[in-house]
Order: sequence, then structure tokens, then C-alpha cells
Amino acid sequence: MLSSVIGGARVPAGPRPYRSTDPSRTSEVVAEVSLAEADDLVRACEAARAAQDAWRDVPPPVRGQAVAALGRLVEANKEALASVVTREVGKPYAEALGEVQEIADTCAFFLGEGRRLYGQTVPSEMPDKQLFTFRDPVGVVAVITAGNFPVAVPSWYIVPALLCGNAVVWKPAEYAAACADAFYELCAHAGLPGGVLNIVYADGPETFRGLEQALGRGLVDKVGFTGSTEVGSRIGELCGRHLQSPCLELGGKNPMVVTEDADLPLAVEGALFSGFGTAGQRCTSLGTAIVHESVHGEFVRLLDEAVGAAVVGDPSGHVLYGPMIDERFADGFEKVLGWIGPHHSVHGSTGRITAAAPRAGFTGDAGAGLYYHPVVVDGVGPADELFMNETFGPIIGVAPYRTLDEAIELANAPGYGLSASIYTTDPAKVFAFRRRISAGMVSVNNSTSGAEAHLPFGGNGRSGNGSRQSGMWVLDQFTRWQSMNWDYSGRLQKAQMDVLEI
Ligand code: UN1
Repeated sequence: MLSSVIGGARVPAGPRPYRSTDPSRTSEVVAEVSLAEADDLVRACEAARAAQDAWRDVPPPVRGQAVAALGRLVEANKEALASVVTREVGKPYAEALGEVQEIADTCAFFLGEGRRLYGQTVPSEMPDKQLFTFRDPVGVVAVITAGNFPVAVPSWYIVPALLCGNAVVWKPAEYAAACADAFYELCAHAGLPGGVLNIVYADGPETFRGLEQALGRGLVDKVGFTGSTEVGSRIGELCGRHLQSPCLELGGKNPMVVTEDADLPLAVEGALFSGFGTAGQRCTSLGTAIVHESVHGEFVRLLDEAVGAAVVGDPSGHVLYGPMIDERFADGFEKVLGWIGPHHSVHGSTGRITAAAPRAGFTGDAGAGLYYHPVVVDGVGPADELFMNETFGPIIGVAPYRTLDEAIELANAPGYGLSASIYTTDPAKVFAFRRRISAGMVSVNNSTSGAEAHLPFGGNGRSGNGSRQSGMWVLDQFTRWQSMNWDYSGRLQKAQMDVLEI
């Protein structure tokens, strides 16, 4: 039975049992979990607060050694951790290995940051006076994560937050509890003092209640959340009431623009990977391919052909994608069934499902695994719900366009702004697109998915509040700047009033 770990100790199992199951055979239990209550979350924040006091005084290069140790443990246990990811959330094994590699890459980056974490020396407008800046940890960080990237995305928060001298309370998705526990155990063996990293398994309502109490009592200094736009805006509201700006990494309706001069087979390959990889359950998944009218017919033909040849099935084999992660929740089978009905009608869309996409035997027998066939819907536009909203399923929309201006307008129309890609051989189109697309991340001749661990990751609009993760940019989430001025003139020199004339 998995239970929360608070202050370095496992909490005894309580009255809220939960079963995490294997989505490729839903009758099989992967983990029995004892879910915590709001009070446990508050206790975890208290334990984190107490532990952070000493952790903040550990020199950053030494904190970097804990990160290095975690990186080595992740490397040494790569296959084992990837297998748990495949089993519990149905991610194809090759992709799961990539996900685990992303943790190792994150550790590799941040162990070096332990020896940098630079402040600045800044000149003063007065003589015999020196100005400085320092980065200080924010304090206690609450991390709430989804199950589609059950270990890599949490590491994007946990690793830099710890390196910067914070203590962490992590609330993973309960339907990815075995993945979370396996990752937590590796962290615990990396030499972190008890209470510096706490893990709390809880459902949504208890998490909100606990978070509200902890924020009210000043026990949380930063919230990091990856998940749906709906939940993210509730978290943003709650944090705002306590004058906090959380780090929010939310949904996407990520566009791919394919121009008349693009390499079409390359674009189709990219569409297949980013539209259907992880069964479309990435925040960076392709939403709509916006294709120049002169190549639109050929693009759909090639995409249909590729979809027809794709293998969907057991995630331990070589497949394009496996089952949906869970029946309910954001990463859910039911959610996809809500978009595409059993009779292959598309909810709220005038688009048409193209011939090659639907296959028999993939539409709703949950007991046989939460598999869903790939769907391509051609002819979508801003009047369609499918065009305007994230589906979080294996569904690609296709829309034709005439001018690049029109393509960019269509790409921005849904109001998300996470990842956008353009396939073209014309550099002028690349830069026009880059300047006017509302997206935190732009790919050129590459798919919308596949971020690297040292570039800023994050979005705008419905995709987040503009915060960025990864690389040196995330340091601004987990540290706060302190300035210091030191006057060694022996006189009271007044800023603005005692400035030397030249
Ligand atoms: C997410 O879906 O929350 O770039 C993150 C990518 C992955 C991360 C996605 N490396 O697609």
C-alpha cells in the first residue's frame, strides 16, 4: 500500500483507498494507494517549512551534489522506472525511456547551476558605495502534477526547487502513484534530509482544501502546477488571493502550419508524432494542421496513409501509441469519447473524419484496455469546438488556408499559446510566423512536441500565466532577488540627492 511521506516518514494507511490500474488491461491493479486528507497536506507543508530552515543554509554546490546523485540513480534505474511508466500510464516503452532521460538531463543541467546561482555586483551612483544582488530560495514549494508525464514534468519543478534551497511538497496524479513513488524513492536515496521533499497522494477536492489552508497560514510560498487550463485557473485564483504568482503550465491547442513550399512527407511525419504520440495526451500535442490550400489535399492523403499504417496497441511493443491514461480525469478515455461519439460523429464540429482514420474495435470496451483509434478531422475552423479547444486525445484537425496572415490568425484563434510549428523552406515565412504567433515555443520543420530540458518551456494565454520552466529561466520561479547596498564612505550619502556632478 502506497501512502504519503511527510517529514521523511510514511503515513499509516488511512480510510481513503484508491487503486491505480494498468490502462492496457484495466482490471489489473498496479498500486493500492492510501489517499491523504487536506490536513495531511497542511502537515506536509509544516514539515517542509521546518526542514527548509536548515536546507537553505546548505551551500548551493553541496545541494548540487544531491542533484548529481539523483541523476546517477535515475541513470542506473532507467529501465525499471520506464517500465513502471509504461505499465501505469500506458506510454510506449521507447517514449517512457525518453521521459526518464529527461530527468537525467534536468539533473545534469542543475547540478552545474549549484556552482553558479549567480548574483551580481552593481555600480552605485555614489562613490564609496557598492550594490549587490542575491538569489534567495522562496521557501516551501507545492508541486501539483498530471499523469501524462508522471516523472519528467515533476522533475522540472522538484530538481530546480531543491537546488535553489527550497523544500517541496509534491502532490502527483493519484492514477500515476506507482510512477511517483518510484521517483520519490530515488530522490530519497539521493541524500536529501527528511522533510525536504514530501509526497502527498490526494484527490482534487482534498488537495484544494489543503492548499487553501496552507496558503492561508503562510505555509506555501510558491505553487507549481501542470495540468488542465480549468484547474490551473482555479489554482491561479486561489494563489492570487494570497498575493502569489504560481508557475502554471496548462493546456495547448498547438498548431502546425504547412506552407506551399514545405517538405510534405516530413510534415506528415511530424504530425503523426505530435498528434498521436502519447495518444495525444501531451500539452504539446498537435491540435490542428493548418495547411496551404495548394497542398492541403495531398497532405490529407499522405496523413491518412500514414495513419492507416500506424500500429496502436500494447505499449510494451513498437507502437505509435498505447491506451489512454485513465478512464476519468483530464487524461481520460471518457473525455475522448465525449469528442468523438461511437458513430464517428465529431462533437461540435462541421469537419469530416477522413476515410483512413476510424478502425473497428477501438471504441469503448474499457475492460479490454483504454485504446482509442487515431482520428483525423478535415475541414475544421473557428466555428468548431474541436478547433477551439484542447481534446487531449488522438485527434488531429486539419484546416486549409490561403495567405500566411490567415494561417497565423487561425493558429492564434483558440487563445492558447504553448507550442507552434511551421513547416516551410522559406526563411522569410519562418520569421514572420515567429514574430506574430502567440506561443512560448516555436518549432521550424519539427513537430510541436519534444522540448529539450535546457530551453524555456511554457506558454501564454490559455496555456499558462507566462511563467517558464527549465534551464536557467526557471530559477526566477524558485528564487527571489534580494538587493543590498553597502556604503563604506562613513557619511550618509542620499540616493538621487548626493549624486556627483561631472
Ligand atoms: C507536457 O505534456 O506536460 O515537449 C510536457 C514535450 C515533452 C514534455 C511535454 N518533452 O512534448
